[in-house]
Amino acid sequence: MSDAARPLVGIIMGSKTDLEYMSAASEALAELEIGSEVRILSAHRTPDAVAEYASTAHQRGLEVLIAGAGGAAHLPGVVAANTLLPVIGVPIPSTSLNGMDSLLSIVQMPRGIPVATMAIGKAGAANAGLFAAAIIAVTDRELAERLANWRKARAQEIINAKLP
Ligand code: RP5
Repeated sequence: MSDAARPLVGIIMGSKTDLEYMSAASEALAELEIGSEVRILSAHRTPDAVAEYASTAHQRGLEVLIAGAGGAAHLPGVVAANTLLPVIGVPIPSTSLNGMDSLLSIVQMPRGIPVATMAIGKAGAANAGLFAAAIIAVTDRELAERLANWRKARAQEIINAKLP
């Protein structure tokens, strides 16, 4: 497996229905040539599998975990409780509360087990990928350069934007 293909980031989500939002995380990582793996794991439907995945993630070579969940969104917190790896939470707007429930569930972690919480939905998922990249880039100079170039390209898009 080449370095780019070796997964460094684990992306998990509570349901297949979350993929509509969470695919933005894998897309951001792929753009920066960071390998990732995607799993459906639920804190309430498959609690043992979540604990197993999170507690073995570091030894399997993962460096950052991204967890997306909706409703009473306890997945990111449960993942964080089972690993020392940095965990990034993405609130999914999957209920009638439009993600406010997920946001508050994820961001209000009690002291001691942190989860870095992103914005609700696709923007949050994309930022989760970029934030994972920023964490890995601290010790990976080539990735830091790719990330800097990615930001320059986004700035150039704004400068080049033409109004109709
Ligand atoms: C959460 O419940 C999932 O993260 C999802 O956002 C929400 C609804 O899941 P489904 O009933 O669509 O599978 O566990």
